[in-house]
Parts: sequence; C-alpha cells; structure tokens
Amino acid sequence: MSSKKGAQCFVDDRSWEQFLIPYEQAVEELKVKFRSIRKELKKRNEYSPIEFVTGRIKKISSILEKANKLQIPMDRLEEMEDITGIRIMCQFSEDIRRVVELIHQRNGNDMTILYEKDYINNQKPSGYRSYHVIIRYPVQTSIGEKEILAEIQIRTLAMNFWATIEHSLSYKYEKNIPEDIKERLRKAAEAAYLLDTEMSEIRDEIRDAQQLFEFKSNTVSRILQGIQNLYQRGYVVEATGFQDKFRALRAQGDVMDLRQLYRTIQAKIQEVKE
Ligand code: 0O2
Ligand code: 0O2
Repeated sequence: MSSKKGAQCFVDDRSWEQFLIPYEQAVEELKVKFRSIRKELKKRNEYSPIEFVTGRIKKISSILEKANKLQIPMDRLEEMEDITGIRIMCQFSEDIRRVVELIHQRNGNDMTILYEKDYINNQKPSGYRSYHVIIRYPVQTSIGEKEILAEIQIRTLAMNFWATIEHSLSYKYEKNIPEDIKERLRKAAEAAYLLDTEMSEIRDEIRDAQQLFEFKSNTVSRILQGIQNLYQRGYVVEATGFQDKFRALRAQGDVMDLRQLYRTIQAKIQEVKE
C-alpha cells in the first residue's frame, strides 16, 4: 500500500474508529489479564507485586504527532509501539523485577516480547524512571487475527506520581517546560527515588502486616460462610454456638484461634453432610 493510499484511509473518524478496534480490544484484554494475576495471588493469600493496572489508547492527535516526529508514514502506523499502552503499578521497586519475570514467563504464549527499555537503571535526563516492555500481541477480531504492538510500563507508585505530574506539566507547557520548573522536577524525582529506597527498607515489615491482614479477612469470610451453611442446613444450635465463639474471638483478634474455629466449623459441616 502506498503512503498516499494509506493517508486516504484516515480521512474520517470512522476509519480511525476501525483502525483502533484491535488496539482497544488489546487494552481491555491486557488489563483483565494483569488484574487477574493480582486477584489470583490475593485469593491464595500470596503477596501481589501488582498494585493496580491502568490502560489507554493513544489519542489520535498524539498518534499523528508521534508519526510526524518519528517519520512513520500513515500506512505504517502499526509500527508505532504505544498505540496500546498498559501501566502496571507496584508498591516497591523490587516488585518491578517480579512483574517483568511474570511477563517473561508468558513470552511465546499469549504475547511475544520484542524488547525492553530500562529507565530505572538508566534514568532519563528529565528524571523519568520506569521499566518498559514492548510486546507483540495477537487479537482475535471478527475478520481474523491481527497482531498489534503494545507498550507495558512498569513502575512504583512514587515513579507514577512523579511521571503523572511531569506529564501534565509537559502538556501544559506544550513540551517546553521552563528551566526552573525542570530543575524542581529533577529534585522531585530524586525525592521519589529516596521514597522508594526508604519503602524498600521497611518492605518486609509492611508486607508481613498486609499479608496477615489478607489472611485474617479471608479466614473471617470463610467462617461466616460456614456458619451460614449450617443455618441453611437447619443446624441452628450449632450455628449460633459458632457465631458466639466467633464474636468472642474476633474481639480478641488472634488469627490462629480464628483459623482453628474455621477448621472446627468445616469439620462440623463434613459431619452433617455424611
Ligand atoms: P479496584 O477494585 O479499584 O482495584 P476500567 O473501567 O476499570 O476497566 P478504566 O476506566 O480505564 O478501567 O480505569 P483505569 O484508569 O484503567 O483505572 C483502573 C484501575 O486503577 C481502577 O481499579 C482504579 O481504581 C485504579 N487506580 C487508578 N488510580 C489509582 C491510584 O492512584 N491508586 C490505586 N490504588 N488504584 C488506582 P478498578 O478496576 O476499579 O479495581
Ligand atoms: P503518552 O501517550 O503521552 O504517554 P521519545 O519520544 O523517543 O522520547 P519513545 O521512543 O516513544 O519516546 O519512547 P520512550 O522514551 O520510551 O517513551 C515512551 C513513553 O514513556 C512516553 O510516551 C511516556 O508515556 C513515557 N515517558 C518517557 N519519557 C518520559 C518523561 O520524561 N516523562 C514522562 N512523564 N513520561 C515519559 P509518550 O510518547 O510521551 O506518549
């Protein structure tokens, strides 16, 4: 296809809409996939290196601007790597490595890694830090499979905070941020780096507390489900007895005692089932 012909493909909004279909689908699929990892780990009472996931389709104006800057002809817009963009936020710097490993494990399965950019060990002059993975991702559309490129940005909450503010300032000043503000942003990037370092040092303590909380809340919901199960089966006296014990233990707050109560309720359910 000649570039002139390609350009004609994008004269109206409808053509853009059609061009963007697989990219939109990829954003939705990838968000579900990475959010599922978090959900699954939490259900298993395991620590999740993923805190939250966002995703976006690049704005048409930004696609055109970037195509112009990188000299990408209109009939080769597929070569742009970040029309589909996924962002994975982590609590701690160490989690970034784990998320990258999770992506590596999927390489060759539902996605293919093309290359990676480590702006964490190679911070940008602006102060920007993040780890980028560029992937090829197949999308099943109504007219067959379409492979698209996507950019996954992995960063800590502090890196994200900095990048979000810097990005909006950059937008405000049309990419010409005044030198004094640039300098302050570089200082803020240094502060974000120190925050990440500090948080990493108390990481084990924070993680233990979070995991204990998760374990306790899973145990509590299982106990309540068990008591409800006994009520529904007509074992009202037993259910009421367990409910009283649960209230007393909950006030005390010992997670191992709650765990024991959960096991006793499960044993009772087994007994009445037989
Ligand atoms: P939960 O239960 O909050 O974890 P979506 O409609 O959700 O598929 P959308 O509208 O594009 O996607 O939203 P976006 O911008 O991708 O954000 C998706 C998720 O990121 C949402 O979670 C937000 O709550 C979460 N999020 C955004 N900013 C922050 C933040 O600063 N801190 C935290 N912890 N989460 C944030 P969900 O899907 O509602 O799930
Ligand atoms: P968007 O959609 O506005 O986020 P280049 O123009 O050569 O620097 P290239 O080759 O596309 O960029 O790749 P690079 O540098 O890896 O940047 C890709 C994306 O990383 C950017 O997308 C940003 O999202 C993010 N990024 C890179 N550098 C910075 C920075 O200094 N500050 C902030 N806030 N984000 C950055 P776009 O193209 O800006 O698009």
